Amino acid sequence: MAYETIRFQQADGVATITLNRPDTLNAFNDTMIRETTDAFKRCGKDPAVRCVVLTGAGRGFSSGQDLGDVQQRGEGFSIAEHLRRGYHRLIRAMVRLEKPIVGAINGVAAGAGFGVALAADIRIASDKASFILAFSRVGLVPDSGTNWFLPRIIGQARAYELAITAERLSADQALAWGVVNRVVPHQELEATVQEYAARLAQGPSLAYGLTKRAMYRAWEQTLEEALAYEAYLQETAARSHDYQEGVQAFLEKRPPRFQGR
Ligand code: T3D
Repeated sequence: MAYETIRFQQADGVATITLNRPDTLNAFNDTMIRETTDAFKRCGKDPAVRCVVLTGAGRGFSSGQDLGDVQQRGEGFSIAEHLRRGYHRLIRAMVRLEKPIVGAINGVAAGAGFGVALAADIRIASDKASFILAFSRVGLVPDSGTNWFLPRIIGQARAYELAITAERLSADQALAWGVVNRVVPHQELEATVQEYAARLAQGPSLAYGLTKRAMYRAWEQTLEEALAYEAYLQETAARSHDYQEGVQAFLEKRPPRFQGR
């Protein structure tokens, strides 16, 4: 499928989605929100995709909502509806995708771009990356899931301060606060992420997907519910080819050859 605002590449089990409006630091217009959502759904349907990388073209990851488009809106425009039809579908598509998503944060992630970065499962950042909850700079409250993700990752006081000051969080500070898993020199980002994603794509993908589901579900469960749910998911994982293969490979003292099923 041809896309207008993103690039989609697929090789060796890894799909790479590149936000591709570099002149605006990859600001989200309606088309880019729709195409990115579509790309994640497409990854969900394709068993050949076992890991997804999300990154930005040029020097930014994403600057959030395209503010140029905001000026074009008519009188009756509903932002709530825009969020529901746009960003919410995108964030849900990412969270519901039962495959690991690696955010390769190549530059600034601001506003909804920060939210989309947070919806990735793992973030590897360039040392040139930064994060800004830019919403308050334009008189808005955080959206695109940032109110849900960020306090869970860095705690409410830090998240609230970032929201109301809209201060830039550097890559190093983001690492110290657990916003990113790793920071690498800018020129090494692409190779590091592709190698990392290729390794994930060789892994027990079914178990990776169920683990993502279990961890998201656990946020809203009691311990008893979480234990019950783990047992339920483990029944599924334990019936997989990958479990048999993992055990056999261990006993034969060789690396496992997982098939993701
Ligand atoms: O209304 C709704 O839909 C509600 C939803 C809201 C969700 C949101 O995301 S609200 C937050 C929107 N985003 C922002 O407020 C961030 C705006 N951008 C910036 O503050 C800065 O660009 C950055 C801090 C991200 C980066 O600064 P810097 O100095 O590195 O770059 P720059 O020079 O400001 O930007 C480079 C170009 O990108 C520039 O264009 P030009 O002058 O070269 O032609 C700039 O206008 C453009 N650009 C950057 N961000 C956006 C943008 N164009 C449109 N929309 C943007 N968000």
